[in-house]
Amino acid sequence: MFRNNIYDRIYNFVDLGENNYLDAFEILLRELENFSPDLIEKKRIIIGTKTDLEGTKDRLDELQKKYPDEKAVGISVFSAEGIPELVKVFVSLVSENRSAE
Ligand SMILES: Nc1nc2c(ncn2[C@@H]2O[C@H](COP(=O)(O)OP(=O)(O)OP(=O)(O)O)[C@@H](O)[C@H]2O)c(=O)[nH]1
Ligand SMILES: [Mg+2]
Repeated sequence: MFRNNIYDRIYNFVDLGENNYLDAFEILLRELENFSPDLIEKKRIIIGTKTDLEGTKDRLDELQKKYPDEKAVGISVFSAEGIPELVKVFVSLVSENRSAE
């Protein structure tokens, strides 16, 4: 059966402009677990948002260090920073899926 790896991931958006950025991911996971225990078994991609704001680069680094097994990508919809990298992640997930077929 064809399963697209893009859809086989959970995308956790973390607002890097919020002071709870290090706990937000955990909180989201717990909510997800309550909603559907199956969902937290999926692989995850962390998308840190608002990287145009001051200090968010360090916050993204901290987040990545806290979760070394998850991929963390920083984006800003204002500066478009990180969007090409995020697209590359999507593309790599598709090719990963193709090579597994
Ligand atoms: N600086 C900056 N602001 C952004 C960016 N993306 C969204 N915002 C702004 O952030 C505000 C809230 O949007 P988000 O936090 O993305 O959305 P949300 O979490 O669903 O909504 P809130 O509950 O209002 O936080 C809006 O005023 C957006 O214009 C970004 O990349 N950089
Ligand atoms: Mg928000």
